[in-house]
Amino acid sequence: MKTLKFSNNHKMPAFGLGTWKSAEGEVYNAVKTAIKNGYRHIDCAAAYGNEAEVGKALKEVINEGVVTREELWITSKLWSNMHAKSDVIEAINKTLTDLQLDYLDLYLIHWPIAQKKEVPFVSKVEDFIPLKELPNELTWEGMEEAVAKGLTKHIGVSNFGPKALKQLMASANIKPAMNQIECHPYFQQNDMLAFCKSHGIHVTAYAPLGSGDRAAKFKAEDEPVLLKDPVILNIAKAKNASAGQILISWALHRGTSVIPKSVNPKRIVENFEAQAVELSQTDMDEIAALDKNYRFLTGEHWVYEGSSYTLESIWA
Ligand code: NDP
Ligand code: 1BO
Repeated sequence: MKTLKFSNNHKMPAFGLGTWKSAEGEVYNAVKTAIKNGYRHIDCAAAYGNEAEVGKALKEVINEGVVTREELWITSKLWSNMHAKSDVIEAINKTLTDLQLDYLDLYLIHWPIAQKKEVPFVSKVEDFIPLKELPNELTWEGMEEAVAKGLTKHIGVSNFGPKALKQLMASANIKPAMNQIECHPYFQQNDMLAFCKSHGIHVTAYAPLGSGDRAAKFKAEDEPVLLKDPVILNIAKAKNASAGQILISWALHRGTSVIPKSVNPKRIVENFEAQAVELSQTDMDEIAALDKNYRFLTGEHWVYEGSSYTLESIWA
């Protein structure tokens, strides 16, 4: 299993299980199946609304002796309505209670966006807190406090562009260890990867298979289907692998962590086995040519007329 090494020598399994959109009644089995088949890294978030069920599965596999807590790498994320410095500890404690854990391995600021505490999901411009009133740097102080209290081993961010990262690092006492971002052959993020590497920040690639099961309202009518790309399918055929396995292997070959979501037992195992799929330089070059700067998660759900958050400011 490939690992990413942190500055304190802790090692994160590069391959993990995504849990966004893993529905109630499904995520419990998915997490248990995954861990029983070798997964050691689970990607969670308060916003996914399923951490309690993930926690039930984690507790059981630990109690059954399948795995120890120390062998697992559990990531979770701070939702945007808990960005006030004083709310971060409340948020991580709730996540720890739901996951039935004493500590997280990694805690991320989910988005560089602040919204009012009483509004779990925004639906109008008044639901936001402008970034100048509650900058990410203040939220980061709460994240650092979570480390000091032993509630998480590492902290990082998600969906941060270079501008937001630079601003955060300027005042941070603990440097962000991770940026979790969309990354796949149609959106390769070469500049972002280089930026993160130059600052010693690891990258986790989300939506590595094209995030197929998003609600229809978030999909463009002409959305390309990564899993059906002819180049990916050709490489898969030549290696007797699946398209999903090629996409996962590609992410690992680039040195990123990768967290495909599945609730299907067969695909959970198939995705794990992608770690054994080798890609040649020719394969990597062919996939490199597929980049079309195409985001599946555009961020448009954050944009409201009159808001200080624009797509340009979010991804800058
Ligand atoms: P993925 O790219 O992982 O795609 C998931 C979809 O692919 C599901 O429909 C799944 O269906 C299907 N699938 C899984 N394995 C295969 C396979 N081998 N062959 C064909 N289809 C397959 O999308 P996500 O958006 O879920 O991204 C992965 C994870 O990244 C999330 O679950 C979440 O943990 C994280 N994430 C983080 C974000 C952030 O803002 N930080 C944003 C988006 C994602 P099925 O379940 O039926 O197998
Ligand atoms: C709910 C936010 C997008 C997935 O992380």
